[in-house]
Amino acid sequence: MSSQQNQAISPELRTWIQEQLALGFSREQLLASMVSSGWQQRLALQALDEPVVGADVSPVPALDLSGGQPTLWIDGREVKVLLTISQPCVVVLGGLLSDEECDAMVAAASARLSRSETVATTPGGSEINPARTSDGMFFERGESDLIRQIESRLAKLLNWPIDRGEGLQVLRYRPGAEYLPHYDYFDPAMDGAADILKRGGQRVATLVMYLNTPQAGGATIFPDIKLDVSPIKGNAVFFSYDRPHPQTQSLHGGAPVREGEKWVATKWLRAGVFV
Ligand code: PD2
Ligand code: ZN
Repeated sequence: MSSQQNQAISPELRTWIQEQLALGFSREQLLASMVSSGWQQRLALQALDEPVVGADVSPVPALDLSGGQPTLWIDGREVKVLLTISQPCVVVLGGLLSDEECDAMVAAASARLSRSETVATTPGGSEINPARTSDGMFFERGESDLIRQIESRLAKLLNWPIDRGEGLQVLRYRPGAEYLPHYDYFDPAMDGAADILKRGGQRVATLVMYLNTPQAGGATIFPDIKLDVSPIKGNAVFFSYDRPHPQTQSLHGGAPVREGEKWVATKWLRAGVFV
């Protein structure tokens, strides 16, 4: 590459980056090469981190909304389609879980809660994250009749096999607790990403189910699209992201709970079989 006077990310540069990656050069090697040939580091990083249109896009779980029905019948249960957004893909559902199922999940999770952790920068580890002030636990996939029943319903709803999902996670937020905006996919550039991704590939979609209705606060927020989803017992919000990139507009968080507690169960769907 010749010295860069007029720095713009051109189609030729994109092609060059793809060719070099295909030849086995690492992102870091390409960054060093671009900087030494005159690229500003900021622009070089922007070019390297740009998603390739049409490439690295995963198939994602999706509800069958093709008929435009206001409700979906899953296992004899009528689930209401309350809101759909196609870009990014977000669906708000009513009555996905019965009150009894919500109460049973809270009861089963209660004794197993500990301060929530997120995946850490060490392979296979996790660490306390100040961005998340809730308590949580994971159910093993298929660990009880209740969990099997819910997982089977979700697989049919989302047209995604049970073995491509992580175990259900339950979170409890007390007043003031929140989950700052984040992406659920794993940043492929973070330390330890390769080990995490070996267990089932990327996360490609999330379903957050509300197990109670807090008195105030606790909406699930989507800052990029300015959407707030109210936490209502038995309801859920689904969203998918076909690449690990902010372009998916899947940034989301849990707003602070103002009054009462908030309980949710989250199902993360993976691109491959989660082991
Ligand atoms: O509890 C929520 O609303 C929430 C918000 C953001 C849950 C998650 N993320 C999650 O479990 O990933
Ligand atoms: Zn999340």
